[in-house]
Amino acid sequence: MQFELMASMMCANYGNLEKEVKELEAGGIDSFHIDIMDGRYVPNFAMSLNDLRYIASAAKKPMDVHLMIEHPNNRIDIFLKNLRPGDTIYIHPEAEYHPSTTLQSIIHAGMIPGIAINPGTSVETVMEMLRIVRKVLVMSVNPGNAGQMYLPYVGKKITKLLSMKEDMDFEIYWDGACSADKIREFAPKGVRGFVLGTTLLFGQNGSYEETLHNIRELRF
Ligand code: S6P
Ligand code: MG
Repeated sequence: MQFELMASMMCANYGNLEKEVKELEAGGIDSFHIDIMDGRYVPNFAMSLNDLRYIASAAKKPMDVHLMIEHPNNRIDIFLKNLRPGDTIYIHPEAEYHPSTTLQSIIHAGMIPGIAINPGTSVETVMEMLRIVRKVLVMSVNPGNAGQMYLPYVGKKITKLLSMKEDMDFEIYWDGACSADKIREFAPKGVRGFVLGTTLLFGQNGSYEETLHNIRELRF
């Protein structure tokens, strides 16, 4: 079974970020999930543009940038010029007056366009954007912090998105409190990738290589 694993870098050891990047890559991580927060759209400041630049310069694998900022279109160029074609940018549709304009800028720059859907946002409200994006990041916690509890009502939304993804041509990714049982349940159903943070990857016993290997083999 093929699925992607992304490392939530706000959970990494900032004391030695380069070592973290190298060890995660050696362990087989597929991409680096970068949570950018502006203290307005979400009540936290997490990662910055500098963190993104540093990790992107140290990494060979793609960036998976999750913008939790108001009006991303005002600043989208700053992010685009610090990324490589093939990197992904997710925006939150409700953070922008004209989210499809922002998505078009991302496409035009050669990046992969995505939207992130909050637990309280219904699929119906983002329906038109599902035709534009290639990735849908389903939040199973409210955006803003790592280490939160899984919100069980999100499961139904994933089921609905799974039934639409072939027709509308997007892939589904999981963000928030991702545990082994969630991967075991949702990867076979067609969820394409999982963001790993404090629940499954960081602060665990054993190396990243061992942990990632066990996750790939679903050995838990
Ligand atoms: C939350 C953020 C997520 C977290 C991730 C951390 O606002 O978008 O990407 O970093 O959920 O993982 P965990 O396992 O600590 O919830
Ligand atoms: Mg995220």
